[in-house]
Amino acid sequence: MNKRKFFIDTDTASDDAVALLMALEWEDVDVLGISIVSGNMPIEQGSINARYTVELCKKNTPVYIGADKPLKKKREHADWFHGPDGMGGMNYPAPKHPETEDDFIEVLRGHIDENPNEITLVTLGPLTNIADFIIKYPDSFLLLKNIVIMGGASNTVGNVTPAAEYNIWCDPEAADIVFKSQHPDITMVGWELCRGGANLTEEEMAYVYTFETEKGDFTIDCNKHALDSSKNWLGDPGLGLPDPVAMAVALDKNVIKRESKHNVQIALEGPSRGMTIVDQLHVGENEPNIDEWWSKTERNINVCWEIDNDAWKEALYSTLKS
Ligand SMILES: [Ca+2]
Repeated sequence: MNKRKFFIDTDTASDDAVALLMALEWEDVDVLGISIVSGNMPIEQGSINARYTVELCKKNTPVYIGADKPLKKKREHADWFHGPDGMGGMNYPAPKHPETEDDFIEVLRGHIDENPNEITLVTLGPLTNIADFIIKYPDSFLLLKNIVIMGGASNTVGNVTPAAEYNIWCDPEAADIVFKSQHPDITMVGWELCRGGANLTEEEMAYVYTFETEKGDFTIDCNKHALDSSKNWLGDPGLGLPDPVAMAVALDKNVIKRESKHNVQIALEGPSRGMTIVDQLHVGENEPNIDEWWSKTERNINVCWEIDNDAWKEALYSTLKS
């Protein structure tokens, strides 16, 4: 089988781990490598969690260490949300699978040289690593097939400030570089898409346990802390899994119900810092609306507005049943 090639960038906590598992288990996908960025977890813990997940899937996928802090902002981790180890406090044993010492930027460049326009990049954390790649190899970045970003919020509420979603807020300057990269196929999967009907309900979590597989148990167990956080803090009905939803979009186009291309900019200053400003009505393209604050804009990002919740959950379940 001629498999699709993925490269994944992650700040591995519990929902990242499930997203990694989905890609590693997806039949027609070959994960070339996993790079770790500072975000939900410090990179040391993110690396442990990613390597544990690779081992659980009985793979040898290389795990590379990337940026240990954002471009300008100070570090902001999310252990309060995901548990002290990022994995719901499950204290999984230390993985034997070692880190790979090579510089992921050079490794990814090599993969792109060998497979131009064939590699899908999926980002599950702040965009620091990807900005570093673009700064060094801007032309090479354009030879990725497509980029799927878990991040932002399309004209709706933020989850760390009223305006901003965590991954973008963590490193807005990096997100700005990525969104301005000129790559023609970048899809933004905002955090709001994992809410409401996309949550796993109590019944659906119980259903996953009926698979009686290590991967199924792992998926729900390691997200227990995140479940409590999301219920108590967000008032959501069940378990929201932003990174797995974004991965489902990358793995299976049928998961997307509605998407369209818009100008999306990252707010860099003021109380909206870290916000993804989506020009939903393309008003920024009209001459009368251009002033000293808004220059004429182009559509740079595929915005995913709506997913098929059944299709996303089926994509998840299909990777957990064996
Ligand atoms: Ca993440």
